[in-house]
Amino acid sequence: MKQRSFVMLKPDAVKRRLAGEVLTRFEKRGLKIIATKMMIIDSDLAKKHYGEHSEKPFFKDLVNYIISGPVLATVIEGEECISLIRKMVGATNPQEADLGTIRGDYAIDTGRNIIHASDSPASAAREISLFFEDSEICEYTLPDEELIY
Ligand code: RTP
Ligand code: MG
Repeated sequence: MKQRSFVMLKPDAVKRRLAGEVLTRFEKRGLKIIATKMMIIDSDLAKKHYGEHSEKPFFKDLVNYIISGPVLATVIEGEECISLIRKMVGATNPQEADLGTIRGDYAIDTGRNIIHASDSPASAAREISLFFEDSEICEYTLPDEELIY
């Protein structure tokens, strides 16, 4: 089943100039970027996005981190892509993330783990609508789609 995931390169990824390299991984895998924008999130949006963690002890630090600089918000589309992207991203704590995953290759600390990806279809739908208008999402066919599928 074709799915859409909300993927966000966090401020540390942008500031460390890793954005292009990380997006390239998704492109090379055969996934399709259908929306992207750089933005500085305000704390209201950050709190909504991470609402499920509002009672956690790390919530304040998490919000401060995510609003500390520009993020690259994206929507990525592909067959069963939500779990696929989570696998590519790796464990929340980069110390536990396998080599070859994004966090396992580029990050060291849970509080600076460079990327967010939706964890379920319901989260993806919620997060995409939080960050993007329908008109900002592009539907198109890749010339090599029949080679990928
Ligand atoms: P994300 O939502 O950013 O994709 O990360 P995730 O699903 O792998 O992890 P999640 O449990 O949703 O946590 C969201 C973000 O909060 C920070 N965190 N800090 N200090 C801690 O114990 C702790 N736990 C989580 C991380 O930045 C994590 O990505
Ligand atoms: Mg999460």
